[in-house]
Amino acid sequence: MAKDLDAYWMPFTANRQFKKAPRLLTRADGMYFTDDKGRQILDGIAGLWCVNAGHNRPKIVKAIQDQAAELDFAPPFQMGHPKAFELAERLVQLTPDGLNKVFYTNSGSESVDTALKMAIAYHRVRGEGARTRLIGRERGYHGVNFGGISVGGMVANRKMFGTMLGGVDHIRHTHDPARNAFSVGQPAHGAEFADDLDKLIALHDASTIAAVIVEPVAGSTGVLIPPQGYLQRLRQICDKHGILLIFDEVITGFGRTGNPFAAQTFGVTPDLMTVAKGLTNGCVPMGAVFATQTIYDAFMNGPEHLIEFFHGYTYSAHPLACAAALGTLDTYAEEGLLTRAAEMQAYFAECLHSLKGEPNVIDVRNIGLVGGVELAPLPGEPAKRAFNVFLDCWDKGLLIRTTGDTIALSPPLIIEREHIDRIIDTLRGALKRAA
Ligand code: PXG
Ligand code: PLP
Repeated sequence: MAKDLDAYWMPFTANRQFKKAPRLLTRADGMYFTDDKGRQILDGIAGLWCVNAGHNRPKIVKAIQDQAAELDFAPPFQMGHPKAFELAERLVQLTPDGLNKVFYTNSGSESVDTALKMAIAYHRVRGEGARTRLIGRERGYHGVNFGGISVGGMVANRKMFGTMLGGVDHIRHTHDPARNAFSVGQPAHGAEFADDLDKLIALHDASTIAAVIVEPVAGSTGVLIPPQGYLQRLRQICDKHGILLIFDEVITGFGRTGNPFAAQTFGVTPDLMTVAKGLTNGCVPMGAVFATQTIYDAFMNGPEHLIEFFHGYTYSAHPLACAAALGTLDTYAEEGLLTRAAEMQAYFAECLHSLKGEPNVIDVRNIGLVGGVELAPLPGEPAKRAFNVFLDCWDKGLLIRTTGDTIALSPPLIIEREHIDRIIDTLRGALKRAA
């Protein structure tokens, strides 16, 4: 192993394998990365579901450069700076009606833990302090902090870390390949999975439940598209029982499904919504939680000189992040990127679903500019076949992402048909070679 790779303990990485054969990215522009050998790598996953406008966008670069020279830092507690307010006003123009308050964080994980705390505190300030239970979903991914892994449903992300939060329960995931394999867009079957929530209410009583959190489309656990009617039913059950519905839109936010937010694509508005990633086009770490006026108002009751919500981060509303986000929103608006996935999705779906019939492909799933291709695992070696495909694609100059034996695609929203063709051709070749 090269000595200079030694000190860095890499996140979510097979460190020893990586350091024997490192994959190093040194530049990026538009749809492409450049690696340390000077090769062009087509970015099939928008970095990590975040570089929605593509790489090295001039407005964003300039906004960050200018901001660094103008105001490098401003304390966020009992102080403010103009761009934090400007950004919030701009953001709430894009959100579904009713979600008109913004709380800033630095990542999706922080957004999730912030939203969970808001939910519990909201019930408490209204005098329903017994509502502390949080409901997540199997195969959910809500980041890596203790709240997020508690409501999350990825076993590998949970099992090493003790008992986590108490008072958490889970509904089933919606993946049902026996009925829904190769569905184009939203699968027809499975709205009734939402009724799991009714069962948990019967078990725990609604008066103990603060909130339910789900990803509208589960991304990192294998691109699981919500069945038709499922999110509507979750919303109805929450409304009936006074339970808050939290959408984790860290991946789906900022245009991925064909609208600014998946809440709009699916026509269901949550009470709290978490975002990160595409908020700054991945250029500076930043996340946010959107809340309804009702939730915000519930906190605004005590004496005016007292802090209403004892929560926040040193880097909440960091000036560089706010500048990057404003540059990002300008870029999205100028190029119509927040609805571009709706224009491209038919072609993307057609190409993606043409992989049906390739060796070991057992399901193909899509919505907007997200695709999932699930492979039959190598006997006794789960995740290895998909990872072999990942390595083969990397070798051929294409970056994809794998989770278990599912290949995920989530290209920058600036993608053109020729890029889609190249992604699918490269993937098809790798699938044949992995047979
Ligand atoms: N919620 C959701 C729905 C996410 O997808 C997070 C929260 C956490 O965000 P941060 O910024 O703390 O990482 C995410 C992040 C993958 C992959 O392989 C996806 C994510 C992170 C790491 C890997 O698909 N999503
Ligand atoms: N740990 C210590 C000792 C701190 O003083 C702080 C913040 O002041 C934190 C952790 C939290 O850091 P952050 O606000 O960046 O999340």
